[in-house]
Amino acid sequence: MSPNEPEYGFPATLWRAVERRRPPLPRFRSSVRGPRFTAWLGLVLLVGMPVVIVTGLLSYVAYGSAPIPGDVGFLRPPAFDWPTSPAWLYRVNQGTHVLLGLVLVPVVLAKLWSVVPKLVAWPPARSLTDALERGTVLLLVGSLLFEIVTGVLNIQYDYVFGFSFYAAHYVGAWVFIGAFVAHVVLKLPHMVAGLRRREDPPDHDLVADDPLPPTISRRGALTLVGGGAALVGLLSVGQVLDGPLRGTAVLLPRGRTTAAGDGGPNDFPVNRTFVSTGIAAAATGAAWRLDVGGIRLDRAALLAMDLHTADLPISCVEGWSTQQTWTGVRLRDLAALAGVPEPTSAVVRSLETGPFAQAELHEGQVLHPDSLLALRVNGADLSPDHGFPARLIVPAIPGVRCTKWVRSVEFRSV
Ligand SMILES: Nc1nc2c(c(=O)[nH]1)N[C@H]1C(S)=C(S)[C@@H](COP(=O)(O)O)O[C@H]1N2
Ligand SMILES: [Mo]
Repeated sequence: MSPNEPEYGFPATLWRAVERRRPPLPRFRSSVRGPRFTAWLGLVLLVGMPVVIVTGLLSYVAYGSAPIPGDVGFLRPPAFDWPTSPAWLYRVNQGTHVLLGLVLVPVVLAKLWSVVPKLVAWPPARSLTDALERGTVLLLVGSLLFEIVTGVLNIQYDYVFGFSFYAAHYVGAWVFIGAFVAHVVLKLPHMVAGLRRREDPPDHDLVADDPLPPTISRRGALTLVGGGAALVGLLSVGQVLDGPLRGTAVLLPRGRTTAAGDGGPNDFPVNRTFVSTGIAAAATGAAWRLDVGGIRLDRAALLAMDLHTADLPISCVEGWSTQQTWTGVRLRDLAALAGVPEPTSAVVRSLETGPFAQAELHEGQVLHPDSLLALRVNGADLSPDHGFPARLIVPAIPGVRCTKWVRSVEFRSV
């Protein structure tokens, strides 16, 4: 029996019958492949992936309750009140999730390439344990590609999904987490052995039997992958930076485009423009009133209240963020005005209908001294695109909760 002969388990006859029906599979002859190359890529993913996973899960926790991310049944993340401090918490969390997720894409692709002879090996399984192991690899690769594709589409395009991105990316993440844990448990010894080796054993599954002459060294190939990852990072990081460097985020056009392009106080990224919402312009004009517990206030009345100014970020789930200086009325002052001096939650509603129509805030978010119904930004009135006449701004909250074109705030005390 040659060293490459499969060791058959039960039921041996079945596996043998399968093996005889071997399709014409390509031969993989790169001299770069081998357990050491795979192990180094595996190590990078073993360190990086948990960070992407944890920041991703935390993002769902930060979202809190309805209406987004939609019902995910028993997979619902544990409900705890997302902190309001530090104000940059969600900015860093989501910036890390998206940036690291993108940076790891070249590493994932290289790792897939490095093990492709095993992915297409024949017979598909040599034993039941082997079949189970390959099943987890299939789930791992499938769910990871699904997460990459949905994530990238979400940050590139304007709401292209016929389904809820949030629910799909979240359920896909749990499939990935399960398969990832199983894969790490099964493969960790191989990775450790691969890292320890100074030479690849010639009879290893990943080493080509008849390698072609090398066109690049293994170290060179690793450097190429690392360089690719660094380039993706450099071309993406701009979306979390304010100022001229934002323009360097060429891979992420949505986080790069600013509202006005005039360098003025309202010239920072816009998620959805006023025009695209379909809200009638008249609804935000002189006739606009804010409804707080039945009391109706016009903009002049709000501007006559105690105004407070805070530097706070808008941090989109898509990873882009921007810090601006907002001026407006404290939510807790509005609560007092509405006759709810000790609110435990609030619902902020927009003139808009649809998924962005409202945001729910927990007690800490309502009471924080920097939680504002903003009327002005950087010393100027809010522009229509940034939510004129009034928008919500709360420390450390996901951008999607910073409801624009607010029409009412309902404070609750139960
Ligand atoms: N009414 C309404 N509010 C909204 C949105 C929206 O589309 N409609 N987009 C949200 C999202 S996803 C983000 S990231 C921020 C972006 O705010 P900006 O466009 O002022 O930068 O607004 C949030 N508030
Ligand atoms: Mo967003």
